[in-house]
Amino acid sequence: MKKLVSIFLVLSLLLTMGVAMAAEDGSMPEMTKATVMFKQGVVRYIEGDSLYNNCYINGYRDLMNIDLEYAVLADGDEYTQKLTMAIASNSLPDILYLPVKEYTQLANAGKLWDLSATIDQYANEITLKNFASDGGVMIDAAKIDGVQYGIPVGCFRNCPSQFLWIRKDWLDHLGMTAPESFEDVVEIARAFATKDPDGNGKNDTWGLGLNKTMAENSAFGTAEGVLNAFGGSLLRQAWVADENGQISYMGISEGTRKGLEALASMFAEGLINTEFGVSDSDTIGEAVAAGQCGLFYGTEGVSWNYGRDAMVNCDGCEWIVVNAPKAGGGIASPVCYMTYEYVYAVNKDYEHPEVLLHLINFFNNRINSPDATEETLAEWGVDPVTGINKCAYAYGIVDPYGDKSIGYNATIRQALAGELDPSELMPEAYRYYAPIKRYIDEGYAENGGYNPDDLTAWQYYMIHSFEGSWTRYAELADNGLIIMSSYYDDPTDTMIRKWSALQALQEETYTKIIAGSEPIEAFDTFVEQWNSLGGNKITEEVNEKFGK
Ligand SMILES: [Ca+2]
Repeated sequence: MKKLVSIFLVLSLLLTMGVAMAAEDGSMPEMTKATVMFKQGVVRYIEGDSLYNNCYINGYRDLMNIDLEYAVLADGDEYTQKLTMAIASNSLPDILYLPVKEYTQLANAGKLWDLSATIDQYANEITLKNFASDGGVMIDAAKIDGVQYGIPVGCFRNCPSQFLWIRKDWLDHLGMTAPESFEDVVEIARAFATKDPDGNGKNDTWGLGLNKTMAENSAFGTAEGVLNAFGGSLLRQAWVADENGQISYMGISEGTRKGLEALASMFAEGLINTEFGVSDSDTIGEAVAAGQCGLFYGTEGVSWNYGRDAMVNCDGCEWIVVNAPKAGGGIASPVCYMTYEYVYAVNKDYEHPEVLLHLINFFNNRINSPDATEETLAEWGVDPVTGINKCAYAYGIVDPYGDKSIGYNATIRQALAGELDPSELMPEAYRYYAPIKRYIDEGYAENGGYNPDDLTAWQYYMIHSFEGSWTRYAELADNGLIIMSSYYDDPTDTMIRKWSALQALQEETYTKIIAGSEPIEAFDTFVEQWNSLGGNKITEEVNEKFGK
């Protein structure tokens, strides 16, 4: 009998090893079904691929014994509606992808697994590294009463659009240099609006390009950089603690008032596009592409779209990107915030919470692994022929919470400086490095311009070279210039009811002040109204919920 048992043990050990060898991601011992909620918008598929037949869903089945079934499949409002129905009818799928509100509600109702032990046992090295990449801020934020009911998706520090993009060829033409203070920015705006920077003999260029978005982050032409110059902010997420730990809303601060006053003065002088009150981010982007706007605050990714179009459309076009300068000189501090959009969780009634970890590991092994190669990234990520990103097929994407790009930026600069062997770069970072190196080696960094057959080299150069936007971001981070908001997207009770009215009031007031239809004193009336219409109560709630 003893002998039989040991033979059985050896056999089962061999069987286990066989499974482990076939399935490099760790897997379920037998075919296991998992119903999931999938929030998916419009996805482009490579010919022959579909939602039900692609490398990821087939890989889950063939390599991990996980049979994934989409129980809820929708996007936008429809997703939230289906989720609400599933909660009401107590028919939640096995694996859940939840907004923070519903996550909190279900955790408090005892409907979710405590995932701590499952993470300890099943999260692989890359997954754990992603969780720890921000020092543990995000994963901790998803705990409810100290219990890890879910795995958040987001970024621990989102740096909004406040980088100042300037047409360098226009500066050169006018004999000007990069600004070192906000006053210099006004000087440049004045010259761009009045001194024919493009040299075509026509009065056809703007000063500072500004859009109408006055309470949210926006990519092209935000006012945020100007407000930052005076210590203010317009972002709805900008709730900052003072030295006593008291949290207040930056949108009603003295710094914001000063920034609006500066913008009003610029507008009155004709240094801002007259139509800003009806212009959105794309309107400004189109003016950038057309060579009308050469000075604006924007996102780090300008060289990927309208800035790139401007290179093609405008002879001699060149860009520089700097951090928003402060009034009086120096670099302004941006207000950054944690984005915490959704949480993966597991229905308490499902027997295999480890399936969620297997799915997350599966993706990380392919996309975020140091062992990934050009070939494996082409197989599981961006298809080099069609440009279609197969990551959109995957379920359970949890990228590093810490900034992947800022890490890439540091290593790319080391490689460019000869301090790091380029072969040591992460495969994804190498894909940026190689074109940047080419751009420099071909002399464009020194002489300006770009190779028309290789515009992507310029595009990456403006992001990750020493002159790139992510390098500017690294400067902010390295010099301790970033102000972190205490708030992240987990609205308080009064916020849910009152915020949209307060936001509308903010947008209307700021726009009127800048356009000169109301004097700056309208800001003081706005602050009083904001407080009485719910702002006071919200401030109390934010302090209670997010205060230390
Ligand atoms: Ca002109």
